[in-house]
Amino acid sequence: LLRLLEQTCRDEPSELPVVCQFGDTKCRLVMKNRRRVLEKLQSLMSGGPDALEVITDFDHTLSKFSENGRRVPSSHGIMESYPDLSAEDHKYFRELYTKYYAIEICPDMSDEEKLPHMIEWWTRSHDRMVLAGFQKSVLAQTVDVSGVALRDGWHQFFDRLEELGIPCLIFSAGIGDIIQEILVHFDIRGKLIRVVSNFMLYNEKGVLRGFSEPLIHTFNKRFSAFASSEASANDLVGATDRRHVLLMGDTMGDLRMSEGCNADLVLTVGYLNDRVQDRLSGYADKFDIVCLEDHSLCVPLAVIEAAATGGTA
Ligand code: MG7
Repeated sequence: LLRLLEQTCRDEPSELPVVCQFGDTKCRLVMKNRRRVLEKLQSLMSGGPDALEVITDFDHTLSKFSENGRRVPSSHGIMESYPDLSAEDHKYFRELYTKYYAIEICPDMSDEEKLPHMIEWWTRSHDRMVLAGFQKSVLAQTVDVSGVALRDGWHQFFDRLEELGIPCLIFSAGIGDIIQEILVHFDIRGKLIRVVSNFMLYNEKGVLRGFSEPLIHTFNKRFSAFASSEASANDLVGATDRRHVLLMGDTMGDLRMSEGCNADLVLTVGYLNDRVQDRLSGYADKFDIVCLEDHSLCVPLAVIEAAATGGTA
């Protein structure tokens, strides 16, 4: 990545994709401002792994968007494969998805315009899950049969974070219990991994009765969303004193995940999974590196390896 940047670095911005080879994997990347990416990478290198933290989205960022032409389910999608749902429940969730996903990714609406719709989606979906009487006892099995897939290279990604002592905050508007179960399913047990998300609350019989507050949705995923909670925002998200952040996401809302954290340098990697033509320009403006229809974690891994070469560690 560094070599490519040094070779192709120009002062004028470019939205043209470049191909970067990582071992056997070729990735198409857009780095509109290559000089800025190069400078950020050089700073990450000089800070080394001790200065770095990863803040990442989960659904369709750590997990794949699609595999063999099949859409990989999000954590909400996995909940919706709960075996005891009725045909009406399925229809209800499908209709919600069709209506609100189009709004979530609509390039012609602002975040402010989308916000009330997103709150409505999450609330209606969570209420229906409570009504359906989701049982804690089937969580593991529901995840096991869901067909969820992580991006290629996930094993190495989590191994390297653990080896280098780099904390990883998984910040998700999905469902935290499902994400934790997915981590268990793939035997990912890093001590420095924290999941901040919507967690399920159960009654004494292990039946879902609600979700944790504050609700986290696509457009309030940031440290400051916790400011009004009883515990301080920093306690809730387990803020670290790391100065450098590698931020990974697949929606524009993800860019704000690090807002309010202590870092002074944030390198952003965006996965553009869907509707590439419509959305590339916006992504290229906002993310340092945009990965186009990429199923791997090669780029984040390259960034981590770059940081691993530097610093005092
Ligand atoms: N997402 C958000 N909600 C739902 C839901 O009720 N069902 C499904 N299938 N997906 C949902 O991890 C966050 C992502 O999950 C999706 C309420 C959204 O697309 C969101 O970006």
